[in-house]
Amino acid sequence: MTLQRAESIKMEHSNAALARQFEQAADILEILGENPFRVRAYRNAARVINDQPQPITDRVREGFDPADLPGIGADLADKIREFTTTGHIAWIDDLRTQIPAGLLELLRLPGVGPKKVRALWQELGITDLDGLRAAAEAQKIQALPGFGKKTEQNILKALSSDFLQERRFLRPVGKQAVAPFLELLAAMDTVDRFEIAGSYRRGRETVGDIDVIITARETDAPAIMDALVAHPSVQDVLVHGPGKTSVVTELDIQIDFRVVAPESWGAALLYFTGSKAHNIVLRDRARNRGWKLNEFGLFDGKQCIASKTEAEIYDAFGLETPPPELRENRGEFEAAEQHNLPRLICIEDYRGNLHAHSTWSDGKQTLHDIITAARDEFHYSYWAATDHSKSLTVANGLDEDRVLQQIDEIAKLRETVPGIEILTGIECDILEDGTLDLPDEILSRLDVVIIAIHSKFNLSRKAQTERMLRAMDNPWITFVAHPTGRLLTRREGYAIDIERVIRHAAERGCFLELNASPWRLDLNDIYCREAAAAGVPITINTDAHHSRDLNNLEHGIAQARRGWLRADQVINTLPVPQLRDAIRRTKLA
Ligand code: DGT
Ligand code: CA
Ligand code: CA
Repeated sequence: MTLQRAESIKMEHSNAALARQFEQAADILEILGENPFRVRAYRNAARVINDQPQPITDRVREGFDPADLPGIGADLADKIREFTTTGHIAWIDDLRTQIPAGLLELLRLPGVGPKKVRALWQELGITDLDGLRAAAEAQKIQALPGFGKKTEQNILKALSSDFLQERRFLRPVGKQAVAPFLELLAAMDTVDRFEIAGSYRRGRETVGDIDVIITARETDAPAIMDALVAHPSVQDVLVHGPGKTSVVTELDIQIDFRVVAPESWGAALLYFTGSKAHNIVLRDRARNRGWKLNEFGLFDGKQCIASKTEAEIYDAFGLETPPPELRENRGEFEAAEQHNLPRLICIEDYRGNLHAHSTWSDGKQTLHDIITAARDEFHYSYWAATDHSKSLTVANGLDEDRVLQQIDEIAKLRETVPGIEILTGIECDILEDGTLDLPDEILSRLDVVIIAIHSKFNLSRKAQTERMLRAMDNPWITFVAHPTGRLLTRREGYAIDIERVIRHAAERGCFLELNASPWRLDLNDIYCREAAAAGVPITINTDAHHSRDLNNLEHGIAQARRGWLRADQVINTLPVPQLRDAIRRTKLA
């Protein structure tokens, strides 16, 4: 981990943490039955803060007055200043002590908001999940006003599923949570090296916790751990030792820190990167040779064979070093034995966007501004304007006339924003019967026609699959956006036979998308690999609604790498002329 990387992570950190403070204040006030206007003011503040493109704390340090933000009054502004200097808001810390700590846990249940938590607490004296379970089993909950039998059953179902046990976080949340600690480590002279390991390093789409490996002299380890634990964003300390320390941060996510000696860097990084399945195979291979592999090194009896770098250890086994994203025991050992691991796509291979929005539909920036930012800040060589189509009325989707108007605007933008190829396009809704909501006559005029399902998620698997296949048969389409429709940690995808969709894409000759939004990462790693093996080109897009969303590309690239994708299997790595050719070949008429 370089200083520069730690710095770029830090940039994105503070707004989410600050917003979470106000979100939690609103929850607690609501549970306490406070004035709804006050509650709304805090929720509103959280939203405004989350929407800010730059870290507010940085701006406040430079003299910005938070009261200049919409909906932020003098009182909230004072709290933002306090958070900027101390990382805490004393009033909110105090507020937390005014309700039983277990009550906030109840908010994690689906369909249980602050109002319901208040009723459970006031009417039934429930203060934690155990109490809730007992009351639900005794059928006491269905009698409460606003609850009913259905709610009670849903609560029981959630309590018995792994919904609460296996809590997972989106990648940006993990990244934000760990950022201030990386900053701290980067500033400490006694720290030799540090790096994020675990599922985050393997590029997994969600993370259970964050693991950080640190090397330092043994005598320096206690002071390093003390400094980490003393960080203001630490909410709870689970373990505090010189070798291992675990904390829970203000974003409610656990971080495990491990300090090892500098000569064990490679061994520790390898061990704590996992996956478990990958490590098991490697440990077996060590045992078969009479060796032992642990977090300190690879040993033959007492003698250390390798430990300093991961490559040195893999090399001792005669293996090429698999990139972390491949370490899932999904064939990486066989490929590494042959020294035949794929050269995975990396972020530098990426040249342009084929799926994003503007103020023409539900985007937050004008076409001019987002394209300019893509060119100047992200060095894209092309941009497809793909706003929503008319059925998506909530997103102000484009009808026939507005599509034609946008084509005219793009012709002008080609003059005013030179140096980036601008393609016309649409994200066209697939209707229930599998037809598209704009006529072929219009679609035929566009460069990029994306098709997507945004409605009727509850069709049967058969009906949903047929709907999708029929839409793919339209002669003008270029690719299917976020093919399963899932939202990570929030909702499952619609029921669909994705393998049939992949086969159909291969036969018909269109692309499939890997949507890089951290909520979606859809297609997932397994399906990306399957699609690429079937010869289907993958297109990776951030689905940006603002140029800052283009930063999400790294998560899409991570998922692509987990899917074993090489640059040549991803459309967005093509230079403009080849890209245009590839798009032209998707048109069947
Ligand atoms: P997560 O946190 O659920 O997203 O997934 P991981 O893979 O980050 O899992 P985690 O945090 O429990 O452990 C980090 C890595 O440490 C894991 O990938 C494999 C490695 N490891 C090796 N042996 C063990 C072990 O005995 N226990 C645990 N917890 N981890 C081990
Ligand atoms: Ca982990
Ligand atoms: Ca862990």
